[in-house]
Amino acid sequence: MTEEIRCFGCGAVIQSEDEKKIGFVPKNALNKDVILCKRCFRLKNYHELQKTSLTNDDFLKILQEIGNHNCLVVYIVDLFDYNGSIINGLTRHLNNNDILVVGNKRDVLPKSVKDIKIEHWLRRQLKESGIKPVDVILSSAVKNYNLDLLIDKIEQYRNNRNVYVVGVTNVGKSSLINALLKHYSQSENLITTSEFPGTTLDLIEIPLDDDSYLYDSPGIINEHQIAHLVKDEDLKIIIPKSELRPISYQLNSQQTLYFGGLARLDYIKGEKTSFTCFFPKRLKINRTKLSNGDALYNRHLTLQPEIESIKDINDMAVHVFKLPNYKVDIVISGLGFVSINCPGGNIKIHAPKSVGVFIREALI
Ligand SMILES: Nc1nc2c(ncn2[C@@H]2O[C@H](COP(=O)(O)OP(=O)(O)OP(=O)(O)O)[C@@H](O)[C@H]2O)c(=O)[nH]1
Ligand SMILES: [Mg+2]
Repeated sequence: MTEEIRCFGCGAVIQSEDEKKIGFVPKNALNKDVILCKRCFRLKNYHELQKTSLTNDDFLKILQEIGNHNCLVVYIVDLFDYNGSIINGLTRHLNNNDILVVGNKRDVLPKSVKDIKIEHWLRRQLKESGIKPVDVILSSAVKNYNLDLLIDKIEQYRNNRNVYVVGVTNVGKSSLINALLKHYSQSENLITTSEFPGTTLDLIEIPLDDDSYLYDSPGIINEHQIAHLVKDEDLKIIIPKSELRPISYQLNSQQTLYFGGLARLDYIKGEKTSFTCFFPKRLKINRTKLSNGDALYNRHLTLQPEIESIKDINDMAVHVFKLPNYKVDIVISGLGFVSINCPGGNIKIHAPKSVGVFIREALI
């Protein structure tokens, strides 16, 4: 890295010239040992976000820079939103560097599911994405889960090389590094984290030993992430902070469930059946008759949160599923999933166009 002074919170190069640009610190505050820029200070203390203008090209440059070093890459994915965690062309950018995959936010998935099942599922997903990791582990930055294992695996695979932590925005890269810092060095200087996508702005260097470092990196934007569609103040509703709480609805055909104003499930055809919904606790689920469904959405303000750019339910993408004769989850990527066992039943999902909707063998 260059000799410039960088913000400890987000990695931006510190400057005192332009208050509106990233990395601003007033001249009289430049003499501290650990420097935090104005944006990180306001995020930490007032939970207020100064928007930045970094583009995906900036992030790709950082990935390519990582690809130019012989290093261990720790690729963090969000277990709650695997689809939203994919970085297109990851292995190409990284030039065959070793990749250790960490499935973070384990705490959000139900405790009743065994880790080994989630790990096998994650390995299958990675194989489909063409990623061949040296190893896969599960973690939770908020519950300090598997931190020892993470450290051991990093040590095992890094062979004295530097370590780069990469992933799309909001998967918990900085939170996980902070958890390690708190746990192992009782450090009070923590990296900035927040529910706003795009918190970290550049590489942040953390010494591992005398001659190697671990680097946090800014998250790549994956437009499939639902977090990019909702208003900043609604991010708290959709980013789960704890285990998803299952709520079961007994639905007759021709009934509809709205997940806030963000997505909808129509039960088109089938016997009366239980639909078990796993969504963040703060997201309200509304049940209505299918015949009222469109009107309820188009009235607005009834279903919250909403996506400002989608004024009419017909502007959402429609996904139709015929259910197989075993239990499945219908996943609305980054929002939640519905478990159903209803052989032959017909389901229709409305969701924003960029958001992945798919069916999988039930996790629970
Ligand atoms: N439930 C849960 N939430 C987590 C976990 N790790 C991070 N989060 C939350 O996810 C959000 C994003 O966390 P960050 O650590 O800022 O994510 P990041 O990957 O560094 O994001 P960028 O810097 O934007 O790339 C915050 O609201 C965190 O509290 C976890 O293990 N479990
Ligand atoms: Mg970060």
